Amino acid sequence: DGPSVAVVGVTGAVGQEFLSVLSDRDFPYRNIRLLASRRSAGKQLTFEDRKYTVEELRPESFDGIDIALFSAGGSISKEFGPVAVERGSIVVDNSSAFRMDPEVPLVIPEVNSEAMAHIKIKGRSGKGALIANPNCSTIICLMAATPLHRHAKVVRMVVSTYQAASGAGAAAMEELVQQTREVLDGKEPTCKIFKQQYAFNLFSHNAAVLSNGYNEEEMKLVKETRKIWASAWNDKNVKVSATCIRVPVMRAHAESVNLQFEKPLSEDTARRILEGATGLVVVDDRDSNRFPTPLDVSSKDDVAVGRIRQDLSQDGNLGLDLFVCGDQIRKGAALNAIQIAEKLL
Ligand code: 11C
Repeated sequence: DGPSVAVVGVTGAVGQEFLSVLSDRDFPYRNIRLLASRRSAGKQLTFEDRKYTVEELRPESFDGIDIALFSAGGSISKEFGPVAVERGSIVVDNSSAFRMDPEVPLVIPEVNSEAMAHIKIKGRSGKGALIANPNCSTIICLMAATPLHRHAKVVRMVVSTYQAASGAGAAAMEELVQQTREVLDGKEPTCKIFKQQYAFNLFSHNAAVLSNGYNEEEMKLVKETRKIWASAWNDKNVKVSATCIRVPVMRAHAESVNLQFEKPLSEDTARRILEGATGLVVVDDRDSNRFPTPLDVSSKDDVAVGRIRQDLSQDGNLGLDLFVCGDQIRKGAALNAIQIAEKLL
């Protein structure tokens, strides 16, 4: 007799992944409602051998819903998230709409599930609640950085990302395929989602650039890391700097992460800590030059970490470098949200 679940934005890349992950993990739902915009309403979908009709998202959609998984963009979350909460649902929101709201827990279950400990499924007996899923680059980075933070306390983190097409949605993934074909055929590549050629190229992340010179994606890494670690260790002071780059990869992000610690941490101890961490796999074979790749982690749950090495520029074992890869649609979005939902059960 599990919860009643709604998937909002079910026809999108993350919406579809919600369904795969629910099924893969045998999530014990009582019933499921598939919701999308009017444009997609009426579509037939098969999920776990049953046929469903995609319903248009309306306020009444949330009546009787215990858990609503949202991935339909920030403006839909802003409009319908509070409506769902009012009608008793717990909203796990994949957009950036509520992440920095001090009332809303921002959760990576392996890192700070205690931040949502006060939230319980209330059914029709009362108001629901919002829980925010962090940005994919933050989730993937903190899956590797947090076990080391627990041990030696990170005081400064510098991240450079290599982000996949999926972060910009299904249309961007199609654009990468189409442009690759066009370039190989000697044609002019069609640029619709991105303003510049994507295939056989890379560029600074397409998020808006702010007055401090950082783009919004980079500032998400800065602010979300502080909020997540603050909720687990009351430590709001970690210094973070990031450079986010879009690369022509389909669905997994890679990140180079440089850490500075308060206490010394050797690379051997770090490797042992990372090998014992849940949701992480260490791929660190120096002899055969095999380290994490986006393809290796695509459609996988675990985040891969490698290139674990002492930062030569920091004395006294106070710094480490890592290279991390994680599936953007899965751990970066749908899987993390469903792990949050599992914590509610
Ligand atoms: C990307 N992380 O890879 C972005 C997309 O705040 O949820 C997701 C933006 C967000 O482009």
